[in-house]
Amino acid sequence: KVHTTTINLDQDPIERYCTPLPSVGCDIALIPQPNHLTRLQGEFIFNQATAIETPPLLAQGAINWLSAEFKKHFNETMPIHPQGNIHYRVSNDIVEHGYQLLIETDNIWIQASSATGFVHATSTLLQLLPNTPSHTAAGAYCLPMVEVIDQPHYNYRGMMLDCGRHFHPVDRIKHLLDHLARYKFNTFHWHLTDDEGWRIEIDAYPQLTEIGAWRGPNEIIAPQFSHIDQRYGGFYTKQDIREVIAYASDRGISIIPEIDIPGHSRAAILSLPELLQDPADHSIYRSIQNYPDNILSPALAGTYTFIKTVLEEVCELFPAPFVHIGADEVPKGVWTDSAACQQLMADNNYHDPMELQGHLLRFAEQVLQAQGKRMMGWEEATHGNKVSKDTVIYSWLSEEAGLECVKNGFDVVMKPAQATYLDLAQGYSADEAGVDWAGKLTLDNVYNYHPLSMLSAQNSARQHILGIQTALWSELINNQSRFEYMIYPRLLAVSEICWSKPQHRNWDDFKARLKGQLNYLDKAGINYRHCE
Ligand code: TNX
Repeated sequence: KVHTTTINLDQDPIERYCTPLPSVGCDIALIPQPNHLTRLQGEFIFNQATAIETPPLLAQGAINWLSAEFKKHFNETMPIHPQGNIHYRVSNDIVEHGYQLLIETDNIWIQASSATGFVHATSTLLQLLPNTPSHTAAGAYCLPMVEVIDQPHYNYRGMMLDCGRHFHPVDRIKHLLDHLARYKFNTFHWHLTDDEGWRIEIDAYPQLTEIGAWRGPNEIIAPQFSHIDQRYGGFYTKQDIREVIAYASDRGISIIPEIDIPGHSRAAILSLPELLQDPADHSIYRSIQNYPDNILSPALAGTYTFIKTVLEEVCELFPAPFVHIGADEVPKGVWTDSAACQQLMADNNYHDPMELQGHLLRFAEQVLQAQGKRMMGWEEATHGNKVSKDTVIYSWLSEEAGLECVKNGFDVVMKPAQATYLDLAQGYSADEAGVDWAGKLTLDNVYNYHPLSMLSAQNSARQHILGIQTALWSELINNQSRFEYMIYPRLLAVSEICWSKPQHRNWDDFKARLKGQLNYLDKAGINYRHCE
């Protein structure tokens, strides 16, 4: 084997990635940037004769995904037989989520020690496939010969999708999961409940989806949709959810469900008022999104029955070891005019109303721990000082708050709105679609984010940074085209900041590789934002 090009960050990136190799007729434009890439002389011809060697069980998910992508893009079924020339092999020398991929003239070798390693190798393989057949051999696709040795920088690489504000159908979620896998994300955080909608079927409380899954005329907020005078919405049945979990699992993605409590609970409260509303509570409050009646009461027995019942059903349905319980944006003024809440404070010697929230969250944490799950929550989950350090915190308001959490010994996922929220307008033109409460978010703003950069690489608090997550909040997202416009291509920048080593990140280099990926997004018919 002849090594012709080893990745060299000093080389002009346009020349490196966007000049088609004459012998191969395609580019190497991988996102995220792998740890180590060597271009070898020659090509592998992908054609009718190509087949997968009977794979180990550990690679089955990756192969299901590869086969589905093949069917989708080339309308071909990928054969599997003992003499196949794409070899998925288990090697315990490879780090847990890493992989090695070697493409030679007659064989493709993939080695990993975990199911996710095989998925990540498959993602690289799929990205190396050109979008059009080779001009040298009719109907064949030529892959460049390469050796890739790769592993993730962060083990948590997530995206959250808000399905509460607007319902996103299962097909839209599967389409997203395909792309999350293509860009080596491993976590889908499924925001299933919010003020505007309850989207998960719960056997014990059919009212939650009979009533809470539907929006309609005369809503208090969301004036941008006030022209919608019909009932609209939807929910996921348990069967839908199992199907999505299996689909994600083949793609190396684990799903973390979120049930947002005690705030953002208006849909639940309107569905189960007799359980969740204290008629004697005269507190006056409005949430930041202007809703009344959207906070569960820590002083009602019904609240605890509700939380336990819902969380237990959720734990049974989702295999992931984590459940997210929200905890964001409980407004001031809540619980102040509730005799029962005042009593609860006095009984427990609490002085700050946030301790009531902590009281409720501690209960949720214990319910989850009894099911063998670890709780996750937004950064306000630490307010009131009641949850244990076992709870994982998602830091969204500021880097300083995230720093505070890691210094206090919490594991955190960093997802500052200012660098990762895909509902923020992209900021290229004045009338750009999106919200701007945390500023505008261009592609390079995303790319240049370094989690807790105030901590040196050696600082031991860094070990509490599990990774990075991006989010699409859906107040303004109610169709596929807007959904894609907000996500792409910014998702690709998040992919690289999650996966690649910080010292391998380079904006000009990324932009050059992005061109190759945009060709793919064009071919896939995705309505991405063209970036200036
Ligand atoms: C803040 S981030 C929220 C969401 C909104 C979002 C809009 C967080 C925990 N809460 O409820 O949808 O901003 O960007």
